[in-house]
Amino acid sequence: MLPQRYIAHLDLDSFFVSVEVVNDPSLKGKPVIVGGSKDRGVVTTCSYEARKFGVRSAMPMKQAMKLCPQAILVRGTRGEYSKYSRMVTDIIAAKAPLFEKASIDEFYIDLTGMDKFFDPYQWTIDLRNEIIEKTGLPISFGLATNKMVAKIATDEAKPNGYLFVQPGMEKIFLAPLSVSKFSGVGEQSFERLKELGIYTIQQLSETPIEFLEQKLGKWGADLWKKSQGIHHGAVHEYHEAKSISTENTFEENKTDVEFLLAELVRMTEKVAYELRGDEKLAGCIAVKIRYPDFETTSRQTTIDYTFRDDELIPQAIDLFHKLYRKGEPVRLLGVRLSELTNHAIQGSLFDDAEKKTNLYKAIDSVKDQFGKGLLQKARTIKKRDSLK
Ligand code: TTP
Ligand code: MG
Repeated sequence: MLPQRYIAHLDLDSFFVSVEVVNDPSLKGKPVIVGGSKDRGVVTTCSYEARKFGVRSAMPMKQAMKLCPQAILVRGTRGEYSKYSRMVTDIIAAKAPLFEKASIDEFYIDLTGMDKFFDPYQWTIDLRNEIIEKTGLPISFGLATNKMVAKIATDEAKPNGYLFVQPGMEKIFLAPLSVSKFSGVGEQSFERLKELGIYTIQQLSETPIEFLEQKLGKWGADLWKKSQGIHHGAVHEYHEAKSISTENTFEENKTDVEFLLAELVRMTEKVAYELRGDEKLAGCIAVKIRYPDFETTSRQTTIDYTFRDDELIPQAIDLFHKLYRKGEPVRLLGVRLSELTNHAIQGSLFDDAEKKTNLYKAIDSVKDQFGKGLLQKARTIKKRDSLK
């Protein structure tokens, strides 16, 4: 017989806002929105006090301010979110036998087989307490026999709570909840299910699987399985220190700062392009300089997760200026992006995020078609020409 599975899912509450509150306690208990400008921006996230007024992630700021005019608007603090994400990851990594980092503020821990040694529920409660004590951030968890139920349990436990769905209780736990609780059931699919008279997970579970398959295809059958509390997804181990880097050893040692900066920009564009190709975001950037005597120095900084050239390039330039010993010849220059995550952050801290994202997609597809050397920022191109 297979051992009983125990999966914990942890997710920080209104993560970006909670970090702002830790840094400025006067915000505590208030309706706070992290987002872009009042007229053109969107809501990145908001405190639970603001949610009471109907404010939600991805909502236009204009609409949010109408719903909750007294809300305090915060534009977001560069680097802080990645730092706190890292702190929580480190606490979990030190304790958990096997864990997955599913996004900046979300973790799965596989505790299967651990019940021989400790009570998984108490263990997760203790872990949560430790995270709260060490970071000051509120966090919720769900514990269940699979990832899907654990995640929904976390949602139900929020804010700042926890919930254990005991083995065998999955279906009963899910029954009264809306079908929209399942990931993959967005507005459109929800409408489709409603047309079939299905609102709750219980109604879904009582609908014959053949009927669902006939009406909705394979997706319908999968949904029915979920309604029975069945899910076999594995916890994928988190691997630290994955990075994307590039470096260049010059044929002759270089002292021309303009040349070095142009190289730096070009290399940053290159790693950012790879980053986007991998559908990842970076939370840390580093610059490396090697001098002719092989002395190698590097400097890094934590940044808000991004894949955007216009955010990475100024960071790289800043690091270069802090690192470079003026006037000394340089033998090698390198750029590295690390703390990579898959999380699909919309970068909605920025008003024109969508436009920029589309622009990058367009640039990347042109690069794919015509080779990577073609499209480079004016700076690198200009420099190249003047070098001829
Ligand atoms: P979530 O965990 O989805 O949201 P949350 O932590 O703000 O709130 P909850 O209590 O419901 O968990 O996302 C984590 C952070 O990721 C969030 O604080 C802000 C950021 N984020 C974006 O940048 N863009 C987005 O579209 C979303 C959904 C989140
Ligand atoms: Mg969260």
